[in-house]
Amino acid sequence: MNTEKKNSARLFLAVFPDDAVKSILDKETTLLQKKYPLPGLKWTVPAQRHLTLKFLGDVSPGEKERLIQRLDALCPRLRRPRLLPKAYAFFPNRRRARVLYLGLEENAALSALAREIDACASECVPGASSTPFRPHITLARMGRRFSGHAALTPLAGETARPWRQEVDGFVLVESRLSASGAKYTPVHTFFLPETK
Ligand code: 3AM
Repeated sequence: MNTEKKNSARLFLAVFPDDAVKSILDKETTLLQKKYPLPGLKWTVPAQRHLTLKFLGDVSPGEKERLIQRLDALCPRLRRPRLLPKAYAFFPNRRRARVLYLGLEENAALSALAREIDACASECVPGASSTPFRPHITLARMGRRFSGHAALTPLAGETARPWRQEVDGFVLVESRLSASGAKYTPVHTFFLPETK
C-alpha cells in the first residue's frame, strides 16, 4: 500500500446544528425514543447529529490539503442558507428502513451550497461518492435484525416541531468506524460570509 493511501482518512462535509436546534432535536428525539422503544433501533447521540453536505470517503493527505485550500477560497463567494425541518422519513423506504431521519426543506440556497461544495470536492477528491444530496439529519439506524418496521408506520411523514437555523459555516469531519459505532472528529471549519 502506498503512503498516501495508508494515511488516508474517511471524511465528510457537514453542518452541525447550533445549540438551540441541538436542544430541540434532543427533546424531540427523546420523545420518539419513549414512543417507539423498539429493540434494534440505534439512536444517534446528540453531539453527532448533523446534516451531511457531501460524503467524501477515503481521502489522501494531499487531497485533503487541496480540498481545504479550495473550499476556504470558495467560501467568501457562497451564501448562508437556512435549515428548516420538514418531516420524519426513512431510507431507503419505510418497509425496508435502515435509517430514520428528519428531512429538511430543500430550498434554493441550500441546494446551491451543496452543489458548489460537490463540484469543488469532486475536483479535489476524484474518488468521492456521488450520492445525490437529500438534506436530512439521521436520528436512528436499524440493525440487520430489526423487525419493528410496522410499528414505525405512524411516524412516516409526520411533520416535525418547527425551528430554523442560519448556516454560518460547515465542517470537514473525520469518521473513524469501530464496533461501537462511528467516532467523528472535526478537521477544519469553513466560514460563510454574513448575508448583506
Ligand atoms: O448520517 P448521514 O446519513 O447524514 O450515511 C453516512 C452519514 O450520513 C454517510 O456519510 C455520513 C457520515 O458517515 N455515508 C457513509 N458512507 C457513505 C457512502 N458510501 C455515505 N454517504 C454516501 N456514500
